[in-house]
Amino acid sequence: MRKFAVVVSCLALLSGQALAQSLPVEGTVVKIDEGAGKITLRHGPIKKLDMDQGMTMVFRAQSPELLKQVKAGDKVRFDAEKVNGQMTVTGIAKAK
Ligand SMILES: [Cu+2]
Repeated sequence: MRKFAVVVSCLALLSGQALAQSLPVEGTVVKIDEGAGKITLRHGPIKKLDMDQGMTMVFRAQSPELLKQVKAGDKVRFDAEKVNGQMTVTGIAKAK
């Protein structure tokens, strides 16, 4: 039983790292507004969104769950897309 628990927690750790690595943009959470479904991130360049330089900006969260995974001050990795004309965070994880 104990061995099983160790294996499960290793798997959880590995999949968490794999997720973080699949998220292309580095950033820091500045502010989270759960009521509005928005997150302010200071981020590095995002070529696909024509942001050649880092900046601090507000993104819409694709789902409310995304905002529960991180908090202000966290270093994170995330991905973003333009959805209906709005910059939208599609995935986010705390960086290790
Ligand atoms: Cu930006």
